[in-house]
Amino acid sequence: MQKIHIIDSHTGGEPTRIIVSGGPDLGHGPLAERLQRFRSEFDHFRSAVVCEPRGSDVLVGALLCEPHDPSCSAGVIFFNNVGYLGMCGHGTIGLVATLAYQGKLGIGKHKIDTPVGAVEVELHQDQSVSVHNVPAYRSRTGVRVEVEGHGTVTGDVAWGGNWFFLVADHGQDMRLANVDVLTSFSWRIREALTEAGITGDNGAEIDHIELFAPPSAEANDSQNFVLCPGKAYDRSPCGTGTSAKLACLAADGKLAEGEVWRQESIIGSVFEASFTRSADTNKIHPCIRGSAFVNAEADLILNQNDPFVWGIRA
Ligand code: PYC
Repeated sequence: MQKIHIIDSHTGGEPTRIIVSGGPDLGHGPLAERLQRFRSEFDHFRSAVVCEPRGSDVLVGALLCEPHDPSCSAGVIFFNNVGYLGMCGHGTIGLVATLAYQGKLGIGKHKIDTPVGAVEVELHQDQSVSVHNVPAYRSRTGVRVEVEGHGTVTGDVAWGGNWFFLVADHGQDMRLANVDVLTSFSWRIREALTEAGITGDNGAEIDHIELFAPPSAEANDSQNFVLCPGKAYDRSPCGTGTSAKLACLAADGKLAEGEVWRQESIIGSVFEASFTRSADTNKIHPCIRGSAFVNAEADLILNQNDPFVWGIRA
């Protein structure tokens, strides 16, 4: 029997499961190297923790590690039902709430090491968390793609820590009750992008699709629906997706530096977002603020006699 100690939280409805102890030993190298090792040697840990029967498609997992960068308080590698994430906004908010729950992080600013670089975070007095995400930018605008059963869809390609295709003009009914249709439509967009050879920079796969609509609450600026790589939709407004949106708004001159953008998710949860400009590039520095709540602490039990001990792998 092997035990993995986990703490679960949710950020705006989107769950994060943090491996606190009992995870794989990936050594002490840079987080990007440790991620490669996780992928090549210990991928069964990923599926054991987030896939059924212990997890579900919607769950994002996070391996808490010692940081490589000595200025960081912790290191983290995010993963999901199909693979690994360079960065995860809702997951970072969940991680900070989890470390605060454990008494390991106090009010104030801290740094977290990730495979795509160190990110600065701040735990506020009201327990909300700001994440100063990795630089975001729009790579292409007005990209047209033929989507099966729909016709032409036009969108932007942007990086916010993951690659996104952002679509405003889609004609879909953006209500939670329509989530199956939104999932199928977004998945067909993703397939169409792959088929047409439309990628992020350096041929990177665009594995997140983001649809926009007017917000349901007047106080907010926009509502989104984000389809994640493993076909689950993000219950939160998606930290990296909101960063990609900020990059597009900045590129179009529709949001000023420091102005607050309230991004609402498909279930009505909200992130407050703003950016500062990068001095020497077209990139922006996004800041995402939201709240997470710890909702479980448990041991996962790995029994070698269990035929699904490493999860149901796709
Ligand atoms: O918040 O960045 C995010 C995220 C990515 C995938 C799910 N959530």
